[in-house]
Amino acid sequence: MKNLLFLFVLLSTLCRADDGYRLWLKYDLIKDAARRAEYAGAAQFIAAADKSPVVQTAAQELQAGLQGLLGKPVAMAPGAGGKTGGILLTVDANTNTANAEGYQITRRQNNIVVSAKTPAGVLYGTFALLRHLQTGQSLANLALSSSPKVKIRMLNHWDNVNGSIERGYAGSSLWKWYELPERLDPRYRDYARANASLGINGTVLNNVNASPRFMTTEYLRKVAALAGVFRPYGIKVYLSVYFPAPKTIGRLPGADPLDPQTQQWWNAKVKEIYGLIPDFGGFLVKANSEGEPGPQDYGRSHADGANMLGKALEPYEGVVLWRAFVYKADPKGDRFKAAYEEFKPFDGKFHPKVIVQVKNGPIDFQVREPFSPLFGAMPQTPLAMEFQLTQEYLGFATHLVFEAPLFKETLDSDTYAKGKGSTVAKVIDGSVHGYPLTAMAGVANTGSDRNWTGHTMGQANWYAYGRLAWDHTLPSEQIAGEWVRMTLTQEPNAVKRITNLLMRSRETYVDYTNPLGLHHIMGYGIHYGPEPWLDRAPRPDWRHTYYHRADSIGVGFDRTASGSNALALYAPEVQKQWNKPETCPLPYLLWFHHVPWTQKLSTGRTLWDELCTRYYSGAEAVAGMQKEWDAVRPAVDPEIFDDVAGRLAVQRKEALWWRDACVLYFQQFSKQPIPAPLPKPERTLAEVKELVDIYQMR
Ligand code: BDP
Repeated sequence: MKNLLFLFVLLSTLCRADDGYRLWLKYDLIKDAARRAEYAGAAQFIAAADKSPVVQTAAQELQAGLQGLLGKPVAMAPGAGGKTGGILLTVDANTNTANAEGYQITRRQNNIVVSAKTPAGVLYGTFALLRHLQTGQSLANLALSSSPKVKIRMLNHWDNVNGSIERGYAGSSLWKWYELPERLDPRYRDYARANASLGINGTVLNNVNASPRFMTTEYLRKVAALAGVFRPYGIKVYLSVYFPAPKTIGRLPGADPLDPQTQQWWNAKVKEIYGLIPDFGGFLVKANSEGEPGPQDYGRSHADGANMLGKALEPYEGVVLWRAFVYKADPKGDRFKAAYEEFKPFDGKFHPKVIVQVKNGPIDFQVREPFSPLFGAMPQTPLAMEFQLTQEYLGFATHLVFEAPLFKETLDSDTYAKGKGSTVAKVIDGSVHGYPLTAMAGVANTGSDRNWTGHTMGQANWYAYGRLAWDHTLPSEQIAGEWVRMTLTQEPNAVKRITNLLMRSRETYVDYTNPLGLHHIMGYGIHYGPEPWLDRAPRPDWRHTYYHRADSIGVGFDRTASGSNALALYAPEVQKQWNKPETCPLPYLLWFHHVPWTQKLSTGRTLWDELCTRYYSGAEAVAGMQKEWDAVRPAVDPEIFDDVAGRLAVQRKEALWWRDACVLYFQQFSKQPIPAPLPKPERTLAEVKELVDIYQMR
């Protein structure tokens, strides 16, 4: 009897087990019977008269979603034909939306009408309706309408031909190049569905450190096959370009962008690409950066290189996204200024097809960065935002860090480019300078792991990025709440708890890794765990002592006029916020100032005491996260629960590494005790170094 009971419990657990594959598109049966009845009454049929593949995709998605949510099939009707009680998907040029991809959802004559100017708008409206149902909201007074704020909303995959992913922590690449184009993995479609549900409409398939192979006919055929899967979901493919491809593949003597031979090669290549992929999105280029070749190898500029590709794309819809992530090994320079110094002189000199893609901060996806000064300095050049979803500097797929607050922090920063209110978001969406092209990119955190992102909670970063690329005004908390309800649980207390957990997670990570504006002190090369002591590397700006500059007086990088003067790259109003250590907000303090250990801060503590307090409270907050997660156990799937609980336990252990490593290391300079009542680390610096060294072994 007992055994039988055990078996029953085991079986029911197994049946419930959720491997996370379905992401936020779960469509499980709605438990609330009244709500279900309300929805069923309003969704008796689906009518999608428009026969375009994208609208038909929308109808199929709606049908599959409703089947799951209502637990019964919903028929497709050829048209409404005067019937009521159904959902109509209509393409109507007169729909009142701000742009072509926007949608409107209304109730008309007892039907729910999803309408848009274009098939893509209908698709996005359909997913918005599904989200409304998935999150259990009432249909009374249903009236939703939204239009995307930027035109190109893309993921950037740093995927290599051999299946590895640069900075990927969720398995190998989703793209099986050796099987393409003949075999289409069913997962390609699920990938497209997930993106379309967020409004993502572009994907760069390969690493910015690009292989020339992608420009061969052989590989372009593979790319075309993927494009065919993504097209009905409104997603275009883009490719990263290896700049000297004309030389490598075309066997030309060089790849000088001003050489007519090079130009002809690209013109022909682009023509070939469009023959295979008529809606090809365009090129992403990393050039003359971190050893990648580029136009400067031929004595030409970034503008020369970008404009050559822009010109080649002129007959087509595609664009060039030229990355501004560049920095030179200059021992006297400040890496902070590199992108600005290289790109600012070319403002207004780029071909109209070119967008310059800028990372959110001036250095490199650190846990917190001030916004890149370029966002305030390029009125005549469309700028795209590049965020990183894969947690290269945020604890890989082990640490729980919800990035929406990080994205929002940058987007909401005021550049003062055209007076107050010129936020980074409004620069990017074109409203400040009237950019004709607008774009946002997120470096993907997806991989072949069954749950896509390694850490289940990492799915929330993909989700949040997509939602913000669509509408940067959405609050982080709303996004977190939506995601939790669609992905983990609908139980109100658990929703609240997990949402709070997500919302605090990034600040917690900052506290136990890089409080008060410390940056770039992570493990060398691997970018994991602490390594503030690194003082030897092939380049000065790869040494961590270069960034924190700890000495017997204090710590931090003086970027004011008495130091590198990087602050001068910002508008005077921005400089004013940051230029005095006494008034600089604490999160940015050590980004801009070398502050004495004994300096009293606005918190009433000295810098040293504040630093220790943050390291300790951050590490303790992870224990708090574990407790919070334990409290939601009954409300979430057991497989997901265990997986997240396990990762939180690792996170707690590693938060203590960070804490001990950093306070003991900096203590060598401050020569001050760990302030009471904080306990002294139980290990020595040598011991914790030895431990983290094992993980960073080179
Ligand atoms: C750095 C990564 C490196 C990328 C580079 C880039 O460590 O792997 O290639 O960014 O964005 O953060 O090009």
